[in-house]
Amino acid sequence: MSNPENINNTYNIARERYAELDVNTDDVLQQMNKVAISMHCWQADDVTGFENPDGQLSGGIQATGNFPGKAVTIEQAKQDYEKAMSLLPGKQRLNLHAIYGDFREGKADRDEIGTKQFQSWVEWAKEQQIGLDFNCTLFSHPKADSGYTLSHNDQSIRDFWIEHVKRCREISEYIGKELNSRCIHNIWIPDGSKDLTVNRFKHRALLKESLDKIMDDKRDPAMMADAVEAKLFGIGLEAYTVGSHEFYLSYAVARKMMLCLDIGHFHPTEQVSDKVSAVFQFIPELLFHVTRPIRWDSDHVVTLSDEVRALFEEIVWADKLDKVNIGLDFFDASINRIGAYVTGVRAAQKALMLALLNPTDKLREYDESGRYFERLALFEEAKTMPFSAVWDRYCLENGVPTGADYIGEIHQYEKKVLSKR
Ligand code: RNT
Ligand code: ZN
Repeated sequence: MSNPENINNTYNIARERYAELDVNTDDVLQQMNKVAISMHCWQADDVTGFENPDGQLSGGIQATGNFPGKAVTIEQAKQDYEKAMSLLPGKQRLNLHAIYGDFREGKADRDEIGTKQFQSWVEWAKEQQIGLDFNCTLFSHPKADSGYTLSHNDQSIRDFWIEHVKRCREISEYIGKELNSRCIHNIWIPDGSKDLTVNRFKHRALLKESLDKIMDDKRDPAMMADAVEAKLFGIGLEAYTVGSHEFYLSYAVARKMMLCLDIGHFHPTEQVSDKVSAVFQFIPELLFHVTRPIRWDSDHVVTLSDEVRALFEEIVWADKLDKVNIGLDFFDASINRIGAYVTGVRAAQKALMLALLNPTDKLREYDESGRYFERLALFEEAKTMPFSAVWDRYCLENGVPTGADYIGEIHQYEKKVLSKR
């Protein structure tokens, strides 16, 4: 176990080192508390939800692995979220999917759900003092089996899904009002084709039409806000994705909506971090799905990777911290799922802290006066500053385990709770 006295001593030395570069670590610790991470509900149970616990995950996404202890009831999922959040510094929100509704009092199909299925979530969120975000669910359903939903050729299928998304927007507004905290509603659809198609234009026109119908319902922007999420390809949907980046970027600009950038949804060498300063010229607010793509999978547990670091740096350097919503999006069924949450959320928070600890003022000075050797040298030096001392202090102040101490807590939870499920 780490010794608090050592952590405080190390922090005091680190504070002085950072001060030499005109970075105030106390300010950074304050700033950290301004950003809430929206923890996705679907890592606890491999994107299964409670609508149909025996259902197959579809839509071109997959959770691989068979680690014991998966949450199968709403109570178990809540217990897992609470455990994960108890090991996390800073503020969290929970990001729900429509299939995670409370169906204990009866089934409701996607075009029938309403605020009723989310009352118990709202009560729980009040107890936890957290905000909730929301997602419509247009996969894992017989009416999504063809590979098309909002852009389906058949009008009755499109209407079914339009009704679903409208209801999800109503639920989001209700959540925002109840919790007095605006709920972000994200729209991602799986639509696409495994192989070549002559109907790229047709399906994109249909998607545009469906989205316009959905957005016709006006909702209180102070209580809910919509985002649209693009993707490059899905598993089994390799040749064509209707909701591509160009489609949704254009849609979001044209309709003045939020864009969701999932950093796993681009070509592997494409840097999503570089999109931040471009997109912000035209879109006032962004949602991110922070994740870690590896080969065909866009959803490995977040680590402190170069790209995640670069993403937060770009947000900080664009001075847009108050214009971003940070969601996570990964699902790994091969390791302790609660451990995955804690490691993943902490990695995102570390990336944010590292971005805030950069000697940005000095770097800008060098940049703008053309002193490029100095700029490069300072970039390099910044990488090896005593970051962990500030991180540990942050965890200590928040009353959560420092360093690797949370591993032991996850072991205990596995022994006492997960292994008994
Ligand atoms: C899928 C998208 C989407 C989902 C969640 C479950 O590729 O990233 O965000 O992961 O809605
Ligand atoms: Zn995503």
